[in-house]
Amino acid sequence: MTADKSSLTGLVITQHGATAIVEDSEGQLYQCKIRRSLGRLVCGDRVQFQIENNDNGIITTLEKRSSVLERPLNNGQSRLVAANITRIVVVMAVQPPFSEALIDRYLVIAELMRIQPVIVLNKTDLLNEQSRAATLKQFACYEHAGYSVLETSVEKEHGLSTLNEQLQSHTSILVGQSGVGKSSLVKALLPDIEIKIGALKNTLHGRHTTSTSVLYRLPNGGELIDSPGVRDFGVWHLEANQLARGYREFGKWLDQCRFNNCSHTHEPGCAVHAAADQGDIDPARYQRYLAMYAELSAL
Ligand SMILES: Nc1nc2c(ncn2[C@@H]2O[C@H](COP(=O)(O)OP(=O)(O)O)[C@@H](O)[C@H]2O)c(=O)[nH]1
Ligand SMILES: [Mg+2]
Ligand SMILES: [Zn+2]
Repeated sequence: MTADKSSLTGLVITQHGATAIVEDSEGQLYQCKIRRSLGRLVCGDRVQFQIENNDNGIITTLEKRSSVLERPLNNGQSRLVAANITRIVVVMAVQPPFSEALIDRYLVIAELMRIQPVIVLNKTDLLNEQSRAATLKQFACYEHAGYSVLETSVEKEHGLSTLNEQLQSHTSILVGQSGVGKSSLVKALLPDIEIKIGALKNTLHGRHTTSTSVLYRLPNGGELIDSPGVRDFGVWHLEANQLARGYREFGKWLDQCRFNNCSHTHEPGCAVHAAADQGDIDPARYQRYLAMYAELSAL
C-alpha cells in the first residue's frame, strides 16, 4: 500500500526563494518547498501542504487571497509583501520626524485595499507637554477623518495594551519609515518573540530572515507581520482619478460635485473643494491631495 500523503492546512510564516516556513493548525513549523506552478508565496498566505518527512514538506495548493500588499520596485514592477492582511498600522514617530504626506499615502493605500488603518504615534516619551500638544494638533485632521490615533512609547511601555486591543482577531502589518520603532513594537507586543525567531532561523538552516516579512502570532489572538521592506511602498501604481476614494473624509462629498468625472482639483461646482473652503474637510489635507494628484498625473 502506498503511503497516503494527506494534505494539511497551513499558514506561511516566512518565505525565502522557493522555500517557505509553514505553521500548521497546532503551531508546528515545517520547512516546505513551494511547487513552482504556485508562483511566489508570501507570509500570510494560507496553503495546503504535505509532509515529506519530519519537519519538511511541500506546498501543493495556495488558497485564494483576500488581500495582497505589494511594494513597488524601481523597475516599475512590484513585489509581494504580505497576503490576507486585515489591518494596516501606520507607525510614525516623534523621531525621525514624520511627514503628513507619507501618512496620507499609507492611508490611501489602506482605503483602496478596503483595509481599516490605525495610526500610531510612537516614542511619545520624547515629548514634553508643549511639544505633545503641538504634535497632536498635527494628527487632529486624521481623527477628524475618522481614524484612531494611538500614542505609544515602547520605552515607557505606554499605550501598548490599547494597541494590542486594536490588533486582536486581525492579521496586521506595521508600516512606516525605518527607525520609527516597528520592530520594537513587535517585540513589546510579543514576549516570546525571541524563542519564535530562534525556531524560525533554525528551520531555515541558520539563514537570517531579516530581509523578508515574518508573521507572528499575538498572545491574545490575531497575527502580526513585521516587514522590513514596506517603508517605501509608494502609490505611483495608482491612477490619479482613483486617488479621491483614498481620502475617507471626501467620501460624502464625492457624488455632490457638478461633474460626475470631477477630479476635485479645479472644476467649478466641486463639492470637495467647497467643503475644504468651509473647513468641513481639513484644508491642509485637501492641499496635500492636490499635490499628490499632480504628482500622479505627471507620471
Ligand atoms: N525613545 C524611544 N525610542 C524608541 C521607542 N521605540 C523604539 N525606539 C528606538 O528607535 C530605534 C529604531 O527602532 P526599530 O524598532 O528598529 O525601528 P524600525 O526600523 O521601525 O523597526 C531603536 O533604537 C529603538 O530602541 C520609543 O518608544 N521611545
Ligand atoms: Mg525593523
Ligand atoms: Zn469635485
